[in-house]
Amino acid sequence: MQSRAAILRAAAKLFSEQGFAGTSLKDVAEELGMTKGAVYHHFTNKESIAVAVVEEHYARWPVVLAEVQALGLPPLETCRELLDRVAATFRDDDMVRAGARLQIERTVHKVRLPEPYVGWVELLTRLLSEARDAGQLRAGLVPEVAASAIVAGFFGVQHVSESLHERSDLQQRWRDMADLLFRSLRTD
Ligand code: LUB
Repeated sequence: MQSRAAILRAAAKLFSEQGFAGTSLKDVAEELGMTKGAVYHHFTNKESIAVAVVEEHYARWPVVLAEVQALGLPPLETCRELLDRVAATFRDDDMVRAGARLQIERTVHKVRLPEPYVGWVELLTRLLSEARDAGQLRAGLVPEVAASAIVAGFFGVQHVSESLHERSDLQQRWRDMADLLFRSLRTD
């Protein structure tokens, strides 16, 4: 009996390649050599699989954050290293790629997914507030405003890279954007 995790991995691969509408629950079952009944043992429908994939997408970030925080970097460098590693997952990790595609298709498939972007704005606001308190930020800079700009910048960079190059150049494109963004945040 394949595990719930195996179903999510197979669904993520298919959702990231074919999108929600282009993937059937039968496709997921066949990808694993399972019957549809075995998949229904874990999930009631394709929508519930999509929700679980997006939840797994977001569950990645506290793990990456803990790894970066273990480096003991100053807050602004923690923020930059975190996003650098996150960019690599958008290129390499099917669960992350599938979550991003499911979110960008949300107005089409209308599955009730977790709200996008807000978690990152909160997390980056927290890190940038620590950077401000550590004297790393330019005077007058508002952490939440900067956090929202970084989230929009990251979203845009990964979306353009995916559209034009299937994210193959994402790491460098993000580093180019991060150079501009973080230079504008730092105190002189
Ligand atoms: C991030 C995407 C793609 C935000 O948080 C999210 O929902 C995101 C998928 O929806 O970019 C920027 C880190």
